[in-house]
Amino acid sequence: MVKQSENIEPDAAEQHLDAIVIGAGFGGLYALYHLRKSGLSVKAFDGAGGVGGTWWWNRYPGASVDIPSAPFYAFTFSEELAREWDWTERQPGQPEVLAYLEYVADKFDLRRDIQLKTWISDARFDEKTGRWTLQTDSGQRVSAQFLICAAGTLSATNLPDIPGIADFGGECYHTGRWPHEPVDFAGKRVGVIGTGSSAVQAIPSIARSAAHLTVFQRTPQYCIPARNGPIDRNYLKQVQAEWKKHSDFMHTSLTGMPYPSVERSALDDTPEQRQEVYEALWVDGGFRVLFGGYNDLMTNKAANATLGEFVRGKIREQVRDPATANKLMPDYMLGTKRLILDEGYFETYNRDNVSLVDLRDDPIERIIGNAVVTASGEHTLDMLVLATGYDAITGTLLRLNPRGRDGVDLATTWRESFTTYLGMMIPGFPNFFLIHGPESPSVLHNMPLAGELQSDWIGDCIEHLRMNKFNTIEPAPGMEIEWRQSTDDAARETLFREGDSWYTGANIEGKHRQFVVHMGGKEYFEILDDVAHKDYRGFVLAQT
Ligand code: NA7
Repeated sequence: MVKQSENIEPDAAEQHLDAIVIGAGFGGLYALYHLRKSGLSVKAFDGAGGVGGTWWWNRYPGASVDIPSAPFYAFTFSEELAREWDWTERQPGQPEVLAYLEYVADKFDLRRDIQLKTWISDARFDEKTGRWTLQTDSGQRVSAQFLICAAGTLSATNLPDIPGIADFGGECYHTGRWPHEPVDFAGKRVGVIGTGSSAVQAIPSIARSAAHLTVFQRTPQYCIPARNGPIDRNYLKQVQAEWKKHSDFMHTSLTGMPYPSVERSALDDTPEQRQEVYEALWVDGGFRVLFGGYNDLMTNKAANATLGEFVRGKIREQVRDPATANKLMPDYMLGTKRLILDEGYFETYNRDNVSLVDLRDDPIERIIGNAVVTASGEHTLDMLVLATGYDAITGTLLRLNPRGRDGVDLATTWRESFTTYLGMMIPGFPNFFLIHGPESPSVLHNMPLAGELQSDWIGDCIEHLRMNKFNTIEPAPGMEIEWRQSTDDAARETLFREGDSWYTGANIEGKHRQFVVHMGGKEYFEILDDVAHKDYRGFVLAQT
């Protein structure tokens, strides 16, 4: 067990706060707003050069929200904000989401309490004082009674471990760390490694300007046409006028989106009827083909297979060369990797300047100079785009690697499994709260809304501690076992946990296989409320 009993020595310049928030994206901005409004002294830190979190980093061409979400992928706490921000697209692009978050930071005067370009290099709990002490990468020290980690679920980048990659002779960018200066593809031979959402968004755009694009695919993907476009102004105005109604619906729906659920099984229809249903939803575009036709596509394997077969048929229709179409044919259960919305992804393979390397048949062996060497030959490139994803949900927390009671670090606590209580706190880490943490709804919920609800809960919890003169709160022994059961039970009926995806940790070598998303939806938030109403059942509240 890693133990470090020494504490970071306080220095004269150390700033003492009630709460520190790590991250200035959707989760961190609201946490800062809410806790400051509750009267606490709060400061947020972010390593980025601006607010926005993932929307500050992910600037690759074509980056957009990966669900047709406007105007609901947004904060709900301020009706005024909802009424005055006019979304322009149904599936907003990165610049628009970032502009929204910058607007929020200005409107609510958040910037004065945000320190940017600052990475937290050390975070330790001091048992004598019941406070957290943090050190930044520039040596600054700051302490707070409460630490709130809102550092993002998809921000710890996953870099492929390819021999020679560090010495690649051309330009090399990860989609999640995209440069702020314009990247010019014109006349260049570009390679993209990966075919997840980021790659599928970027590939059509890169192909339009690159001299040649080579896509290195490890797993073929199911993609559904996004059919993005301008948001209907009348619809937007109507939603804004009735914001309270929509916001209430979001708070009570399974995924935090105000979309009605359907009650029909795919297996109740004949193949011809299903084809008709799927065709109509395919023409509409977006995720309705998964959630708007039948209710059991993510709970019943036979039902799921009917949609998988339909989408494979659509790939065959879109890709002219049968050999390329075959390489693009997904063979896993649809939706168990995050379903992707695309704008002309498969048609891109009909272009003369695009080629596809199937890494299952022709694996990458190494990189030498400007060439990616696969089993069958060399691909000489001017630019390499790594669309290789993230150590999702837990990776950012582990890179922070805070030290809790007895100086035990998180990597040690999580050596066997990712343990939490309610997805809000980790055993042995008092006064350390998570936003979008493992075993909370996180990436399978409307994240801005989930972050608000979790921050509200944290704010109420801190108020409860103060009113009752407690200094610390942490999970009672064994509560992580109860919560794991709750997370498993909520997922048991679904197929989500069955795939080799970043939901289950399968994309990162050596990571333990654990489905870390709580699928309870609104019931999850009801449990949070219930625990609070029962005087924080399952937590130990103490005076230091
Ligand atoms: P994803 O969805 O994790 O996709 C990463 C892709 O990169 C995926 O196709 C991986 O193949 C591939 N990959 C990862 N490592 C390698 C190596 N070493 N060699 C070849 N290919 C590799 O990340 P995204 O950024 O696209 O999307 C993340 C989420 O952000 C997305 O779902 C949205 O919610 C927003 P694999 O499938 O693992 O075989």
